[in-house]
Amino acid sequence: MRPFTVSMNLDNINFNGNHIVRRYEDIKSIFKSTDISLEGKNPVIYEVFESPVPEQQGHLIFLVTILYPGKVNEEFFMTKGHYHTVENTAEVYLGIKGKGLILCQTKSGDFEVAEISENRVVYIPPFWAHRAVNIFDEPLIFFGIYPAHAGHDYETIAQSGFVKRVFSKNGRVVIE
Ligand code: S6P
Ligand code: ZN
Repeated sequence: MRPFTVSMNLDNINFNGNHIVRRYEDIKSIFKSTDISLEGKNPVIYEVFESPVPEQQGHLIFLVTILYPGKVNEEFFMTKGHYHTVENTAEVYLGIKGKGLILCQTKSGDFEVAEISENRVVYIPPFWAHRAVNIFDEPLIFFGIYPAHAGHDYETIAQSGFVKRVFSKNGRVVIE
């Protein structure tokens, strides 16, 4: 592979790699309850633009995630969340726009909430699952980098979830 550059212009982002789009109907099972008001609209909850890099040890995948503002009933829009399949692989997020929380947890039950916003860097160590939550009324946009061979284990989170959820209650952000 040869060195390359891509544009970070957020008005027209395309890294020429995978473009993942997740709509309400694709991921509604991750939320505490279903929301009839979203059934017909089936809005895009988030999208991810990845770099065109082989999923091989030695490479790094970089990406931009755009997590749209909104709620499923009182629960803020969020990503599915995952452990890396190769568990001893870390990840770095750099906040570009918006405000959010990165929920992090380990299989032994440790839990941490990291704030992400413009110019804030979040370090997700090896063995920590991670899920982004948009707690603001604008898109949450962040850049990320992780080892290309890491892989994604969604199954563990699908089965046991995160220990905490993030809600909007009376205009306040509540983690419970
Ligand atoms: C990949 C990295 C992000 C997420 C993206 C969507 O390791 O953490 O690119 O994939 O933010 O989240 P999820 O949980 O649906 O993959
Ligand atoms: Zn990850």
